[in-house]
Amino acid sequence: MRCPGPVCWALLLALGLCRAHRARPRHVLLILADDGGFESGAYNNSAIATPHLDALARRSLVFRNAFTSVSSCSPSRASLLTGLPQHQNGMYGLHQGVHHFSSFEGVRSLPLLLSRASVRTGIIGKKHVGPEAVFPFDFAHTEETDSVLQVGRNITRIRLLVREFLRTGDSRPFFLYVAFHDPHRCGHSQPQYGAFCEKFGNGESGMGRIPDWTPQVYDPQDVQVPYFVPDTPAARADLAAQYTTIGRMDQGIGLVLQELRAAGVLNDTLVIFTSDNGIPFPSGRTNLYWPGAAEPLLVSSPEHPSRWGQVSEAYVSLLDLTPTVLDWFSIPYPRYAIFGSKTVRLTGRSLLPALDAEPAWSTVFGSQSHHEATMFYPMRSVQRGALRLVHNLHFRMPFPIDQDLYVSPTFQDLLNRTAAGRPTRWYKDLHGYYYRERWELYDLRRDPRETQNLAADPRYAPALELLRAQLAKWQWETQDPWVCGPVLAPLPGRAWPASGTGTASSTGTPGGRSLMLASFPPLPGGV
Ligand SMILES: [Ca+2]
Repeated sequence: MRCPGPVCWALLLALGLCRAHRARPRHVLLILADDGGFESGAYNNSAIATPHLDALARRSLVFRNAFTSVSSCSPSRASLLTGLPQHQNGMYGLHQGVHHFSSFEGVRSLPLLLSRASVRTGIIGKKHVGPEAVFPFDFAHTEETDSVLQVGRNITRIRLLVREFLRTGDSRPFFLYVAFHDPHRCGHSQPQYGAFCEKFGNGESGMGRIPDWTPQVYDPQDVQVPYFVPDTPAARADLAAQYTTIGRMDQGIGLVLQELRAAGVLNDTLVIFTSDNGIPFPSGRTNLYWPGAAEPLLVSSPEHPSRWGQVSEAYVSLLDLTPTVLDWFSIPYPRYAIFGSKTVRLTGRSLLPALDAEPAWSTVFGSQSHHEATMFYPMRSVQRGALRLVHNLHFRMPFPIDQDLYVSPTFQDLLNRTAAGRPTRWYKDLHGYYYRERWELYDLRRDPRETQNLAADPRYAPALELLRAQLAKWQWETQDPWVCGPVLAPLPGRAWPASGTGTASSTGTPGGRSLMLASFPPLPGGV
């Protein structure tokens, strides 16, 4: 081949560099916290020391409006690993025990698709999803093979497992999923280690010792109490224990990243850090309010340094992570069906474009049905910018409280204070927490704590109508069985509550079909 001039040589050189670049496999490291929130320097909490998360944030795009679609462990993990909401992938509630929920056998999960595309997959830590045929990993050290404390909280063990995964000499690209069990509560299951297992491995008598961990102990007076947590001595002590556990995870993250660096692959790896659901406090986990659904999300790409350290305001979902990882590996999503003949379509999107320029993404959806087998409280939600709409489908039932929150010092103190008529120092009362309106609409610009339900406010009637239509459209697109769920009639001699009264209305579906929502309440303002 003749090359007539310097331009040609430059093109050939560029082509060669591109080929050389492609010859290096790209990898993904997904790090998941268990019930983690915004307790980090990366999210401006100055009361806790998280140097490793903060360092990662300086090499990441930091998302400020990231949300899980479901605020419960297994449903969130299954949604994250499939790109499908819980009502579509089948993981309606927690996976463990005899009542275990599982995803549908026909679901094509991220690890399955990656494996079929010759990407090596590994999981270290808490899996909590199944069946195995839907969520297969080539390398797996989880609660199914080991003690969850050892693979999810012992950061020395985690470091060594990461090293083992990287040392196989396999030249294929990899997807490594490190799912910490920190900072989950454990006062209900292993109370000897403290409310958050903050003593596990701290070197004290009977606690064992994790060699790589230098425990950080916090004074309850020094913690930052989130607005949705009662500011009481009991809750402050709970938060101080949570901080110590987050510190263990933070040091573990530093070790994991160091293993990738030492193996020479960190600069070829997309690193994602997030959490599966809100922190285990009232209004947090198992709720679709902001404290239950908002998640930290750091996305660090060695190929996109221009936005490192920047904050994105884009509204994104953990449902976006499956399309993001597929995009990173240039793997198309397959054409297949779970129910009948309707093709499954991901409603999330790849986050990679956001690493180049700030996108105008404004809408995310939520869907929750169960937590524990006994905790059935179906909710659907949509957040569009600062407006959040929650549909409590079975709003006449009391909201169920999960076991480990119920026995926690914070909630026990809240119950006791309420029973004794003492000040709760909480922003809600328990009656309102247990008994909710059917529709809850909040404007977080004016009411960031979601305390004023605007569903009956005529000024918000057009917004309510729009959000309801968007939510119904998404439910139909994702084949939500609850879209036609049973609806209660008004009790004899009793009117519907203000936001739960109704006449017929209709909304369009993607296929142009009109849905008669005869059970929907009349919209405020006479719509
Ligand atoms: Ca969790």
